[in-house]
Amino acid sequence: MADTERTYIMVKPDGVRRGLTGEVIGRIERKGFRIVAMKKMLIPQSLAETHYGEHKGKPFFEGLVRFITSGPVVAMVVEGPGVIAEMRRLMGATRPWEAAPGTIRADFATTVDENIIHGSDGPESAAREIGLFFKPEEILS
Ligand code: FUP
Repeated sequence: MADTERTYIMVKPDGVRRGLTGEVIGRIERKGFRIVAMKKMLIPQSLAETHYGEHKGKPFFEGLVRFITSGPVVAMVVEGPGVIAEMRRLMGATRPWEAAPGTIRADFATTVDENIIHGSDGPESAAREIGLFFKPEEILS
């Protein structure tokens, strides 16, 4: 079996605004993964710029930061075997029109700039993003 890992998952402002938080949480729980930390929050500008730092300088960066700070998000740490890659599979491709049917982005999104959910893309970004959004004592194991 795959190693137990943790990943950073976030329902983005479009998902929260559209009332899809429960749908996303339900899919994570029904899959069998454990939510070990969760909070609803407004992301400060500086945290948004750090979180998306790898995209700094790209044409969509400013719009991305504006969007992710445009309303509350639901930030989570999710734990389970192989959860980093498996959550990427459940989320679907970044561009919803390329996402496989049945994935969150295929089922609920139409545009790349508002695609409902974020999930860490590997072990390093998972550790980094969890550290950006949560204090160790906020994570229950
Ligand atoms: P992902 O890891 O699937 O969220 O995808 P990326 O890290 O490549 O992109 C992060 C976010 O940037 C996407 F969720 C949406 C946004 N984005 C755009 O708005 N336009 C683009 O062309 C690419 C990404």
